[in-house]
Amino acid sequence: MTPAPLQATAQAQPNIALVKYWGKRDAALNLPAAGSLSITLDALHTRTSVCFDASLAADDIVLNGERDAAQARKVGTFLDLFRARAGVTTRAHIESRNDFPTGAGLASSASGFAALAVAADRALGLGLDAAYLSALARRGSGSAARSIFGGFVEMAAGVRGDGEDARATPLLAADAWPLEVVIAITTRAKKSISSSAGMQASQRTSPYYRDWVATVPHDLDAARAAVQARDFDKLADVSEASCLAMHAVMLATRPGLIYWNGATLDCIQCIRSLQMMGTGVFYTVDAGPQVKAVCLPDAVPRVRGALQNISGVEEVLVSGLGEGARVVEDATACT
Ligand code: 2P0
Repeated sequence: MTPAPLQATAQAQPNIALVKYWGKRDAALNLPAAGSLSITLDALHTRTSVCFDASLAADDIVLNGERDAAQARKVGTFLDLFRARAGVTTRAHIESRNDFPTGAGLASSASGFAALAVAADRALGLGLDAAYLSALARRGSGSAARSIFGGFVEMAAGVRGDGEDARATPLLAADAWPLEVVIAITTRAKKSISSSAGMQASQRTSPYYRDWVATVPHDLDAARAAVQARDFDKLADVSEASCLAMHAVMLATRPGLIYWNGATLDCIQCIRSLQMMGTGVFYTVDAGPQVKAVCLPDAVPRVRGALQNISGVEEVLVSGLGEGARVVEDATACT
């Protein structure tokens, strides 16, 4: 048998949900209360190296050049899932870097845990399949299960108590329908309430939470059919409805979860005006103030130009759709 390489580096990209995930059926196993549907981006990257080193007494975790105890505990617990499957207790050096703002509603936890899952699998020589890696990535962050795959991806809520069926599957390859996403960054500050804490609060206190969960299967059917038919207008309709319904649940949480700022709303209104003029664009917003404008390729210059002129928009990024998480390097010793 070939020995495990010990060190592996993986790259993953964030994904943007079009049918949103907000709520859990099991917090301990991080099982979503409903499914979701997303697109994986290609222009924003997380690169993560994992190296198992028998001389280490504890995991050594560096995220974006910093050692943070709370993050390190979460990452260490996640790596334990892989160590248990490999039958080892060896500690690891982990170095992870994002080339985009972290913790600000740009899905850094999705790309982060997807990259970590793929790197840990390779470094320990586990050879787990992508579907299983997706279920493991979900333990780190629900949205990470989707970044294992590229293009259009559907996440299942699953019904099993052990959560092994709560994982993503690819729906359509990135190049089969090459949409573009224009991202308006309205602040680089980290959000004050994490998605996990926000979801739990919504579940406990939002009067709309149950109705929200009940609407998701219908939205998923509509979005899946729109993707399969490459029907942009239908995808726009269901995506905007899912986004606003999720934010309605957030707003009705006590105390209210307001992830938007003034520029967020100005961007949404701007996109609505462009739609009225026949531009192929729709908006979606996650648990943060950035606005993602999903576009047909010929709409990108107009959408980018309009969003970068809005007061409060600090930067505009453009991304196509990209691949799933993958190993980019491995080695037989830590470097
Ligand atoms: C989504 N979000 O579907 C939704 C829309 C934010 C709003 O998935 O608790 O970091 O780690 O499973 O994946 C962000 O939540 O939450 C998210 P956990 P995660 O993209």
